[in-house]
Amino acid sequence: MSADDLARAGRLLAVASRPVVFTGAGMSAESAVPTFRDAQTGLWRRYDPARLATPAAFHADPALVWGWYESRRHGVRRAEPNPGHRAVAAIRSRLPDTVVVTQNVDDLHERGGVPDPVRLHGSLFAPRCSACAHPAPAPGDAGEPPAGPLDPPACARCAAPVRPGVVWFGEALPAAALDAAVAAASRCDLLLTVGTSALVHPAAEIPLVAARLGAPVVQVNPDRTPLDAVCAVNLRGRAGEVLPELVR
Ligand code: BV8
Ligand code: ZN
Repeated sequence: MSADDLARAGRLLAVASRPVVFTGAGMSAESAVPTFRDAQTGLWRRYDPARLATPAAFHADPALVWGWYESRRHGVRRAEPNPGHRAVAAIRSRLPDTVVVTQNVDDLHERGGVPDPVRLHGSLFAPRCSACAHPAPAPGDAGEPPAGPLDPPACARCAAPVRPGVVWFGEALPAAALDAAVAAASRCDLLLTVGTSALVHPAAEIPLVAARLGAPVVQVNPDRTPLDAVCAVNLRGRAGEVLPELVR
C-alpha cells in the first residue's frame, strides 16, 4: 500500500458524509477469529465450512454442527476487538450517517464501538428454535469450548433442537437487513469494503450497488478480490493496520 493510495483514500473519506463500511471475516482476523476459509481448528479441520454451514448438515447431525458453532462462539468470546474495529467506530462517531454492514457473525463490531451494524448473516449470539423460531437464550460462557459434537439444547416452547442464529448457505438473508444494506449502498457517497473475499452472494452485491451508482469504493484487503476491478483505491493491507492510518 503506497502513501499516495492512503492519501487518496483519506481525501475521499474526508469529503464523505454518508459512507457505508462493508465488512467480512478479514475484519476479525487480527482478533484471532479465523476467517471462514482459514484452517478450521481441531475436529472441524476435516470439514469444509461451506458444507457444515447448511440446513442439511444440521438436519443430518445437529450435534456436530451445534458443537462447531459453540466452539466458534467460545472463540469469539475470548477475542477482543482490534484497532480496525475501533477505527470503524471512529468513522461512525465522526460521521453519524455512517452505516456499517457486516457479513460477520461475531459481536466484535458491537464490542468495538459500533452498536448497530446491519447483520446480513445473523449472529452467533442469537440462537433460535429450528422448528418454531422461538428465540433461545445464548448459552453461557462457562466451561471449555466443545472439542467435538455437542447436542443442541431443546426449544423451551416446542422441544425441537435449537439452531445457531446465522444464515446458512441455501437460506435467504433476513429481508430487513438486506433491504437496509441495499438502501444504504444506494445513497452512500463512499463505500469502504474491508476484509471480504466478495465471493458470497447476495452480500457481495452490496459494494457493486454503490459502484454502479457512482460512489467511490475503497478496498482494504491484503489479497486480490473481484472488487479490485471496481475500486477507486485499493489499500493492500490488513484492517488492523490500514484503518487506523486512514482515520488518523
Ligand atoms: C442464498 C454465516 C438463496 C454462517 C455465511 C450467486 C452467485 C454464486 C453463488 C450464489 C449466488 N447466490 C446465491 C449463491 C449461493 C451462496 C453463495 O454465495 N455461495 C458462494 C460461496 C459461491 N449463497 C447463499 O447460499 C446465500 N443464500 O442465496 O439463498 C435463497 C433465496 C431465497 C430463498 C431461499 C434461498 C447465503 C449466504 C450466507 C452464508 N453464511 N455466514 C457462518 O458464519 O457459519 S457466509 C460466510 O462466508 C461468512 O459470513 C463470511 O463473511 C463469508 C465469506 O467467507 P470468508 O471468505 O472467510 O470471509 P470473507 O469472504 O470475508 O474473506 C476473508 C477475506 O479477508 C479474504 O479476502 C482475505 O484476504 C481477507 N483478510 C484476511 N486477513 C485480513 C483480511 N482483510 C483485512 N485484514 C486482514 N487482517
Ligand atoms: Zn420451538
